[in-house]
Amino acid sequence: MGNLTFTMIKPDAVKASNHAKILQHLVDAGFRIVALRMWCMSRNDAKRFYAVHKEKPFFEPLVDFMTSGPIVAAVLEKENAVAELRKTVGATDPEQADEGTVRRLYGSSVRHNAIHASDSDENAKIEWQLHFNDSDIML
Ligand code: 3AN
Repeated sequence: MGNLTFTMIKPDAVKASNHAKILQHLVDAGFRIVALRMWCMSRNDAKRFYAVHKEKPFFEPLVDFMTSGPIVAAVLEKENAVAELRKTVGATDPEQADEGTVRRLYGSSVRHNAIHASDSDENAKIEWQLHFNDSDIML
């Protein structure tokens, strides 16, 4: 298991000014922020990011949503980072997410679920490379 993963605080949470609270939640859960960037993705960026979902009915609305405002992208360090972050973030649907998880606290629907967390070491690297150069990562 690697010790790095990727997260992205989504436009719903940034619009609600919850991004600083969410970053603090991650730090309190034992993650170290090793790269951080607030920016707006283009439609092409969002389509590349969610390419695995391109055949799904929710793909276009997801791209619309993810380009509706700024996101906060971060690379996080912790032992067993991918699994630990998925646990901290909670289930895709905030209503199904455990008490105290980021999505339960800050998400409002399956689409507007506040935060993304990579699902494997391999995907984490692919995903952070869409947001960061290697020299942006402060290991
Ligand atoms: P997760 O982010 O929990 O790994 P994925 O990879 O299945 O979930 O889905 C990626 C993103 O697509 C989710 N974070 C959510 O915003 C959106 N999404 C997934 N399923 C649906 C759905 N049924 N309706 C609308 N949006 C969805």
